Amino acid sequence: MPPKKGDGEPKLPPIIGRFGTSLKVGIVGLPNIGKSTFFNVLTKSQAAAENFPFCTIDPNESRVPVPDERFNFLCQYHKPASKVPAFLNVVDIAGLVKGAHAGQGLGNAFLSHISACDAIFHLTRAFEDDDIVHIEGSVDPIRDIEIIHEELRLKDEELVMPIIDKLEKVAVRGGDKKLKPEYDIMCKVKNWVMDEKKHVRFYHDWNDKEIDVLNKHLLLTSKPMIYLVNLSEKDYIRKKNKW
Ligand SMILES: Nc1nc2c(ncn2[C@@H]2O[C@H](COP(=O)(O)OP(=O)(O)OP(=O)(O)O)[C@@H](O)[C@H]2O)c(=O)[nH]1
Ligand SMILES: [Mg+2]
Repeated sequence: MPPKKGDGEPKLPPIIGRFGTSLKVGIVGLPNIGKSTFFNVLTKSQAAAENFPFCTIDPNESRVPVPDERFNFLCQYHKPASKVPAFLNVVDIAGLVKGAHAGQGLGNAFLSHISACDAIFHLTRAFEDDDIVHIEGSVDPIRDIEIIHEELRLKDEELVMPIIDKLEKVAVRGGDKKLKPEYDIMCKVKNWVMDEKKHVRFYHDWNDKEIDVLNKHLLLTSKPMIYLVNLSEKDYIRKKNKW
């Protein structure tokens, strides 16, 4: 007899995010730091990558195969009728600047572009080159990381407030008690993001119910973030950099 569903299977911990077969990752960072250059290398594309801030306005997108020897082996071994290899959608997003959440730089369009992604490649510039303009006037990847973190967090503050107001109207002043737990959870999220000034993904104790609510709203600071450092070739080869 086949085992009953759930019998003996370890329960997987809930994860924040949207899961599917078509994952999207967005390249995010300050303007003119090499995002489109990286996108071109990764996706073998020819997106414009010129030496001036805001060269990219509309996002560039490309679907790249994710090679996996295990997949090839399984196909060879099982000879399935249909073979669906993994792909990753990579999106090269316009540069963010300080104040972007309030419309500085190219404004608020970045919100929907990052919102549509499942994860973020956070690219920083650690290469020196006087010919390549740095929007902050100097190379300092730590400061730059903090600028981007803060813009994403401030955008989440803006997203959270109307959700809480709406829930409050219904669950607290209205009397639809069904929504009270969601209201309480969103208050906890607000406390973490607005009062503690932290990213959602840095709170490690969200329980299943909280994750359900977080997955309904998909805040920017809940997305997994992979940090990438753009080094000069020389530093890359000698495996050393000031930062
Ligand atoms: N010296 C040096 N220049 C680089 C490096 N990576 C990118 N560049 C140059 O930096 C300039 C900007 O590169 P882009 O890839 O367009 O930068 P971006 O981050 O997409 O810029 P925006 O779209 O304006 O936000 C181009 O002239 C690139 O050739 C690097 O590692 N070293
Ligand atoms: Mg670009």
